[in-house]
Amino acid sequence: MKKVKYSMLGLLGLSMIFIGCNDPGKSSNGALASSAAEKVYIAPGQRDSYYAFLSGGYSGNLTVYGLPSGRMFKEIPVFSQFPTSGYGYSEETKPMLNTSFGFVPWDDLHHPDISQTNGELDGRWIFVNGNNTPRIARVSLSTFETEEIIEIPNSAGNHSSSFITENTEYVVAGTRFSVPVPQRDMPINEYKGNFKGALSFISVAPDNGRLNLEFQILMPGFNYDLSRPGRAKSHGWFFFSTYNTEEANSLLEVMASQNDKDFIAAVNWMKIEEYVKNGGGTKMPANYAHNVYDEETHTGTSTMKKEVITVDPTDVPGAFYLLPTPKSPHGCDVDPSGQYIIGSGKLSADITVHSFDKMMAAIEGKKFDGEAYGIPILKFEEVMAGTVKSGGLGPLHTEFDDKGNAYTTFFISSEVVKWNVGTWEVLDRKPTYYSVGHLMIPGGNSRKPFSKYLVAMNKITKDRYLPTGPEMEHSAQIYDISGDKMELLYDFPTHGEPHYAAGCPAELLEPRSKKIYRLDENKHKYVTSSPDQARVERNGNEVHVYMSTIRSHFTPDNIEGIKVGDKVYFHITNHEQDFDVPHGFSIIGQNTSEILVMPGQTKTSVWEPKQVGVWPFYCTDFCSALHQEMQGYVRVSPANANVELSWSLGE
Ligand code: RUQ
Ligand code: CUA
Repeated sequence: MKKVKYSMLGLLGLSMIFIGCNDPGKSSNGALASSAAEKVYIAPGQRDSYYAFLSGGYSGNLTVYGLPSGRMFKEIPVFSQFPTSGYGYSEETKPMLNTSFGFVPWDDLHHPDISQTNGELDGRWIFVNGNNTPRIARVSLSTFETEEIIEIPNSAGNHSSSFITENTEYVVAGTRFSVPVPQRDMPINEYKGNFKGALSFISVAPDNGRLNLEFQILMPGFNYDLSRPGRAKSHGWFFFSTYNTEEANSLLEVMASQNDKDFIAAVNWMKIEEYVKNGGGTKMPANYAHNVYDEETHTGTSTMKKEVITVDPTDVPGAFYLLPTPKSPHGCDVDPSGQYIIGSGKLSADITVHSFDKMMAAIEGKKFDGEAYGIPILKFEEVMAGTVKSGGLGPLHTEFDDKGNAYTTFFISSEVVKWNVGTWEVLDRKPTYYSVGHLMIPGGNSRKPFSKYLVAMNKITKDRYLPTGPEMEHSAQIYDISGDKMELLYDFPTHGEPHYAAGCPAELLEPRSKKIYRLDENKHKYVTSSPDQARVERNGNEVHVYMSTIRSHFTPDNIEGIKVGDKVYFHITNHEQDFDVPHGFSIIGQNTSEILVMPGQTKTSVWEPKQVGVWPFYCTDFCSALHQEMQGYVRVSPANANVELSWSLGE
């Protein structure tokens, strides 16, 4: 978590003091009501009422948890290779990790957002961002697989992403680091006035979710940290918090905290959409990957795109305004009514709330306080709705319930503070363990939050669990927020570093969850649709094995005529049509991972035999009582041998 690098020593000292005060042994744990255990206990065979999708941060992946139990159900690979399933190792999924920099099998995944219709969660897809090599991914909430990844050109540190508009018209990606656009060789100290901050709008096709980068707005060279869509009355607008409006290029921990106020940038995307539709904007050469996974061919393809439409904000008057916001704001959150925009000045004790109505009136009345690079700055007093005098320190992120309350995390003082939206009165506060970053209420970033549970995701674990060496998994706490006061229910470890999370009721996802792929719909190029079609074909040094699997047999299970120097492709089709019966495949000396093949699916594993011998392969997933019998052999002869290609079809 980077936001706290500024005067690290001072703040760290401070946070230690706070952590000291929050010693759980002395306070909160001892006071836990005995009924708390019952509230999170899910009896064997029973199910959780919510799914929570936690970002993995530097794991590059997304994890799925149940609430209230805190049980982890799955890790969904998105930006990182994942040997557990072979994602990023199988030939079909490698193209998903292609970029303009080549194969990039890792990223820093921060902010999941679930698709919406009319501002309410609809459970079709979840969008996530890759921070490091800017990418946006779309994950299916039916297969829980990554279906699409689009690279974002002209961007760097893709952090104010991946948030969606209230009918999933766009998924939005904003750059944290401004960069030269187009990229070029230039002195770093000429940053100011020359670097640009790209805000990218990627459309989402309503029927199949396909992504297309429609336009990029080239904003002044600030750092665009977080963003949220307008909703209900403010639908059509998007809000981005900024810091480093000083445009410093060195010693940012000091130099980027000079201005008392930075901005929340308000962007009227509907106006820009119209401008672009009418031929506005500039076509610019670009080079970025668009990777799509097809569920019928079970195969990903990567296409390089060569052009992007850029928009200069000064060309669209009335579409861009800057709202002064104190102390290097981090979180930028919009309440369920769409009326309030919350800026969390991370160096502050207070939370600043802007009013959408006041903003519109100030625009109307031209209540400006100068401009920045041609973008009008609105007068602070004219847009500010109120200040929450929190008494906490270091506000980061805010979520909302359905009763008009907001919940803000405070990193430095390690707590969640509940306050009223409208009176700005603090209603409750509870410690977290420790140094909380994001928090999540299912639907808390939509028009319709589900106000039962709140999950706080913490950066520092320290004494919460048994030590596991110098590194501990981060801790999360779940609170019951159905009453007036928050009630701490449970602690659970998370995986990687969860930044944001998204959650929804289980009944939204359960009915659409896919159980098998139908074999008769498998359109994979190398499918083996029945075991009698299993075969081995040689094409020069390339050998293609068409293999089928069913409990508990590989067809073929003996192959001869393979030579050192060959490249052997095992195309494995799983003939099971039962839920939850994958077969695995691995072979000795492979420089890749195993693959797991789901029922009805075809996946390809590559092997380049380097040593003469008879080498076994086997199923890696315990699939039946005779799983241990699910094995075979490949005979590998010297490169110059002339052993005939042959294989066994069995009975
Ligand atoms: S976000 S807490 Cu604040 Cu990307 Cu990490
Ligand atoms: Cu198939 Cu074990």
